[in-house]
Amino acid sequence: MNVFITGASAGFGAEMARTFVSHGHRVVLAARRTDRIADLARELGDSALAVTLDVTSRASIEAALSGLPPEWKQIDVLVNNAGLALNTAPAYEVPLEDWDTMIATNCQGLVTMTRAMLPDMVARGSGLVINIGSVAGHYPYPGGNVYGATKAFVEQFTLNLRADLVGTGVRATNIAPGLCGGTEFSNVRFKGDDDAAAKVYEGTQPLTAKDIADTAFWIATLPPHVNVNSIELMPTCQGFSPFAVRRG
Ligand code: NDP
Ligand code: 8X3
Repeated sequence: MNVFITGASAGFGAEMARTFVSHGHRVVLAARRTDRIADLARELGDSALAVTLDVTSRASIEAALSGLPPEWKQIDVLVNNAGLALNTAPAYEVPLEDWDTMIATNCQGLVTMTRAMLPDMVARGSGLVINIGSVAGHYPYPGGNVYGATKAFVEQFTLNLRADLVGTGVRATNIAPGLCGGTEFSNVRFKGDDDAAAKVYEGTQPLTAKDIADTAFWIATLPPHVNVNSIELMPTCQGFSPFAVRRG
């Protein structure tokens, strides 16, 4: 399979790339940080191709896809993994720019990538789009405001893709992970405050990028008649809180 992974320069994306290549598949590593994906491509050898890509730019997506060498043009699996959370401030304080960036990346970028790849998949009668959502798209929490909303969008977009894709042979899945450590997610969210980022995982055994990569690999290697619509994962140490009630 040829697997196109956005956000392959770190975290889930890099681990998914390693997993698919270790099982004999080929991966396109897409992200903004060219040096990172070039290093990973060197590590993975001929089975990997690094492509600089900013999913928030339609021009960047078009240039990246039209520049793929012929033998890489047929994409069997698109993993829309590029994404980010910015800030945990309440909605009435968070800078509007942070919301704009999350919507541009997690929603606009994801749908633009998907729209670019779907026609070829439908014409071939096969293909898979794996979107990386989040438990934040299923459950609200303080400071989750627009991040959670973008991931709810990812969930519903994936299900609506399924509705449109019935009969085409093309599959779509939303993977919604919970607390997951060892990636740059919280460093990005706390804008380089690595102590605050580390505190998120203190005293926990979070999911790992490998758990997510193994899940994506399992989904991608199921028989073609099986579509996982949505899958939610949490570490065993994570659960639910009661509703907040302000008294007095
Ligand atoms: P990381 O911060 O480690 O990785 C994010 C990746 O997204 C990087 O490779 C980054 O690459 C890429 N990216 C960000 N913006 C863009 C852009 N505009 N264009 C292209 N690539 C971009 O985070 P994770 O691996 O933890 O997260 C991956 C996905 O999983 C995200 O969608 C996140 O929301 C989701 N998720 C994460 C969870 C967690 O707890 N870690 C839990 C649930 C969901 P570069 O900067 O080089 O462009
Ligand atoms: C990342 C998980 O709980 O930090 O999507 O929102 S959480």
